[in-house]
Amino acid sequence: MIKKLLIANRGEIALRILRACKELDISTVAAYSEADRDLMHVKMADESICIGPAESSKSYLNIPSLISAMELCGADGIHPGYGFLSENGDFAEQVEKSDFQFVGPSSEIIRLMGNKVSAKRFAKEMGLPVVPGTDGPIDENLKEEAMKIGYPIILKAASGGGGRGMRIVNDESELEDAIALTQAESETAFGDSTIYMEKFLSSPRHIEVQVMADRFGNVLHLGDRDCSLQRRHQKVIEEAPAIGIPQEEKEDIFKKCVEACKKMKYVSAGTFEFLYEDGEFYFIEMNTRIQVEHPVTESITGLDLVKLQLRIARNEELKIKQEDVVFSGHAIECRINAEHPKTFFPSPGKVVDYHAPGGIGVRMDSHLYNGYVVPPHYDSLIAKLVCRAYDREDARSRLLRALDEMYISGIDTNIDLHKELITDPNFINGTFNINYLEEKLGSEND
Ligand code: MV4
Repeated sequence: MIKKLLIANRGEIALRILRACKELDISTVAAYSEADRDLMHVKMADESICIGPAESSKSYLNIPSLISAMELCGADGIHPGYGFLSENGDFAEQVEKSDFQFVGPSSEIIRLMGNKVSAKRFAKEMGLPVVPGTDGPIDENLKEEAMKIGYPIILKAASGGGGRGMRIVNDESELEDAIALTQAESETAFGDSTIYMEKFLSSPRHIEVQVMADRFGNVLHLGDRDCSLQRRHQKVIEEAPAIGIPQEEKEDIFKKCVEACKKMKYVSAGTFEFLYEDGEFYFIEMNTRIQVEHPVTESITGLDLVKLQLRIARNEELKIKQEDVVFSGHAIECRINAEHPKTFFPSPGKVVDYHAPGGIGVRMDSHLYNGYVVPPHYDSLIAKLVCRAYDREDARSRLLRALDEMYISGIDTNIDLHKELITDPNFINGTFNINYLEEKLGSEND
């Protein structure tokens, strides 16, 4: 049912979830760490409960603490947001076993997609195009396999994802050492040494497809997003729709994503991640959570993705059919971080003055307020500025205007970097791929 929801996250996404709950008349409990007593959503929630010390491992990642917080408050549902426990199969399973509603797919699906080898094998079986490579974990025949695929290849940890546990191999002489190293690192980082191999795509774009599925077998796709502008696997600017990809190609991949969801009985919001190079999509991973960049999709569809997630978790059937989903206009999101403009080091501290931009087509998702102290313990995202307009050029000029209106003092931010990026000719022309931002900034790949 969900009458009372525990918000197991912080910052802007916690506020985002709280707003959706209010509109659905679901009462809210903010679960916060000792460093987060002053968060905006903690003040706004119906109830709040401290779940542990500042350190994430002792609070937002502390499964027993979150389960007992639910019991203590009499909450019957939990929204994990993104990051933290949002894609942790063990956590979802414990929530299921306690008879609480986890806002997301089943623990089984989270585990299937959490293992990148099983996710890829499944995607391939479901008819999605995948990057050429091993069909499972690598074995003794890996040299022949690599030969067949052709160098350069990339080794990836089965338990990795989001760019963690990867290594590029340029030729056969590097292969043996690279395998041993990647396996060892993977064992240390994830407690699982399983790795797999793929052809390395040198300059793809990162395109993802948003889906939404209820418990009655209804599945919608909500279009695509381009998330190619990233630095060290942190996205910086996202937009919807992706430009320069023929609509027929998109429709084909949307259909395949919807089919895959139906076959696996997927429930809740989900994202299929693809690399796109030379006119081809290649599935790489599926995210089973709501994503940071979901507002660009909301902006061009007018749908509230978190509300849909909550309704689906409450066993409601999707009211909207695919033909009712209207894609209109263009949206671009800038991730505003509290960070040093040159070193990119986090810049925690007190926000002395804060002014949010406004006006037509402007959405600012932020938990900041005058006097708020950004704690040093968590990631540095402090706001998401999303502008929507009739077309990409109008969205871009609106974004530049809104970035100009935004004022944050007391801490360093990347506002100026965003102004530079969105006025860059390559951004304006859409001539960029996943390597573009790091090349522009002259930073090394890790
Ligand atoms: C790749 C790749 C090139 N070839 N796979 C990084 C994140 C993870 N989801 C997969 N990643 C990549 N996989 C093959 N076969 C390049 C990347 C990659 C990347 C992908 C998406 C967005 C940003 C990226 C930055 C560096 C590398």
